[in-house]
Formats: sequence, structure tokens, C-alpha cells
Amino acid sequence: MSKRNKRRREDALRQEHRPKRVGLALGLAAATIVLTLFVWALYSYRNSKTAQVVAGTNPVAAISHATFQPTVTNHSNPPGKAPEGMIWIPGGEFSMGANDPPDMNDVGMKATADGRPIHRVYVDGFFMDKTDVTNGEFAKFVKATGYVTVAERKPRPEDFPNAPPENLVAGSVVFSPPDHPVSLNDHFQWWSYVHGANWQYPQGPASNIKGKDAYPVVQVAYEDATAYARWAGKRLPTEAEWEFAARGGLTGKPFAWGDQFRPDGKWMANTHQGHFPNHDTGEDGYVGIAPVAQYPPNQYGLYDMAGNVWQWTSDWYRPDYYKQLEQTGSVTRNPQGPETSYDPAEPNEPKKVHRGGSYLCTDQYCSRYIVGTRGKGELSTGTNHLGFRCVMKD
Ligand SMILES: [Ca+2]
Ligand SMILES: [Cu+2]
Repeated sequence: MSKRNKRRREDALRQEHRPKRVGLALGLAAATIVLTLFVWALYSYRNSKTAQVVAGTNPVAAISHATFQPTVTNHSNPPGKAPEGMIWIPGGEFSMGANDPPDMNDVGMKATADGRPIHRVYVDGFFMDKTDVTNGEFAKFVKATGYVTVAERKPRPEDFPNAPPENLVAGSVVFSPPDHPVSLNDHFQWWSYVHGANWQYPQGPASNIKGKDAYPVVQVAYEDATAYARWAGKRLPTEAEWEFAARGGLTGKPFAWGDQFRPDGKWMANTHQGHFPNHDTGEDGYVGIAPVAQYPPNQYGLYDMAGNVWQWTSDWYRPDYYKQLEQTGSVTRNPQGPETSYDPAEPNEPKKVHRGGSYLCTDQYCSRYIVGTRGKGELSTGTNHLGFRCVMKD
């Protein structure tokens, strides 16, 4: 990080009591927020290794070895006909979270420690969008309401009194890969704050979404996603609803479709092949983002519950939330997430849980297309690999 960028970030962090629009005034700081996702995965993996070593010698530090118990699906009928584009998810009791798959290598293919311990959860049934919300759908919302997304709004000087005026430019965070291999410990090498990037120009002013109605909408902040949901008479899923749905009635599988990443050699999700971050070969059919529903659905008929774009959920993020639930010793019914957000890596950034992983997920770095794993993101920060889908009760 250059001295100048470091100063910008410090300026930004001084604004913690203010409405968050961190991404805008500071560019790279926003990238930090997003990328902590990845860095956190690596650190938490290392921490979990340490914890395991300690657990062997000190019973006080023992960690939970809870395993997956069978999913028990509700048999109640849907309350009515599914709204267009939605599917009834029956709800039921299941084991939530992720273990490190035993057959995978040490670097990127491990679940993250915040996905443990496995714990028992019950969710009521609900309708869920079959696909992520698309550009076409989001455009209808914008046309009907005149809604302006966070990334399109010019940051207000009163929200960022210490930011130089030239930094108060609307924009968002964009994956901007280098053209050569780089060390994976500096995410600034592949994320940039781009002026003019927003849902209509996902990679900045030189890009657009013409002819891309069927692609998932991206560059949406949390409030953009909830505004859309409200307009549609829906809401965002809780993290537990999202995971129950993603598992498709299966028990404790590493992937939304089962045990193998590529059953019979078939690509099941849009992820990253080649060399991360500089070379995406698109072996799975897509370099970068894909239209929705290009890969087989899971057993509930949901598309892209792994890969393509991350999805916002309504839960606040805490790495220890699963531990709290497990310690109750009972099945948690319809968990709504912790009361407040806490990410030790950035304690002052309010973050919601992201799920599903994206077209940038790779076994070389971040493997959160594994179904029980978790991501997180600061509320006002959209990126070009983050979207959402909605749910509805009746
Ligand atoms: Ca791909
Ligand atoms: Cu990933």
C-alpha cells in the first residue's frame, strides 16, 4: 500500500461513527473490506490448525468435533402456488456448517473456521428465487421506483469530512487482475476502487450490461438488495435459510450437488480455473461472470447456489456465532443471526454474511463454493462478484 493510500484508509477509519460509505471515499480501503474475505480464509485456517494442536494437549481448549446428522425435511404442503421464478423450500431440521473435506489439499480447499462447529438448526418452509436477481429484473425495479444504488451516489462531504474532495466520487470495487502471476498475500493487486462502477457499469465506465439481462445484477450494497426485495414483496434469506436451501435436502455434502466437485467430469458451478488471479482459463465455460442458470440446479431446483456471484443474506456476521448456537445444546429454530456484527479483522465495519462463493473462487485461494462455508462484507460495499436472491413466506 502506498503512503497516500494508507493515509486515505486511516482517514476513513476515523469515520467509524458515521454512515458507512467507506468504499467511496477511500478506494483501496473498500477493497480491503471485500478482500478480508479471502485473507480471513487463510488466517482462520491457520488459526484452526493451531487450535487443533492445542486441543490435543489441553482439554480446556478442546474444539468441537460435531458431525453432520441427517437432514429431516418437513412434509407440509406449500401455502399456495409458488410465485413466478420461485420454488418452495420445505424447511426442516439439518446440520449447518462445514468441515474441512479430508480429500483436499492444504491451501485453498479448506472450509473456514467460522463455518464450525457443525450445529443443528431448524427452519420453517419458504419460497426462494430459483436464480440470483438478474440485471433485467433489477432494471424493472429501477424503472418503477427511480431507485439510485449506493455505488451511484456521490459520497457526501459531511459523511467523510476528512476525505479530500477529489476522492468523493461515486464508484465501486472491481476485480482488476494483473497480467502476471503475483503473490497471493496482497489483494490490492487484484481489487481496485473504480470511479463510475455500478450495477449498469459493473467494471467501470468502459463496461456495460447491454444484452446482459440474464446475468446476475452485481455492484449492489446491502441496502440496494433489501430495497429491491421490499419492492418485490420479498426479503433476503437468513443465513440458515440460505444453507438449508443450498443443501437441497442432502446431508452434510461438501457441494450443493453432492460429494464430488466434478461428478463424471461435469462442471457444476462457475468458478475460476487457470492461475489465480491473473489467468482465468474459463474451462468451466465462462471466464468471469456467467448468465444465471448455466449449470445444473440442486435437488430443490435452485441454480448457482455455488459460484458465479456471492449472495447477501440478512444475518450479521460473527465468526463465533455457530459456537454460540452449539453451546445452547439444542436445535436452534429459525436463527436470525447474531444481534450485532463483529469481524476481528475489521472490528468497526458492520458486516453481513455472504454465501455461495463466486466465479473467482479457486482451489488455489478461496474455496467457498463449499456449501457450508461463509463469506462476509461491509454493508455499503458492492463488488462485481456480489449479488443476491430473495425469499418469501407466503
Ligand atoms: Ca469460470
Ligand atoms: Cu472464494
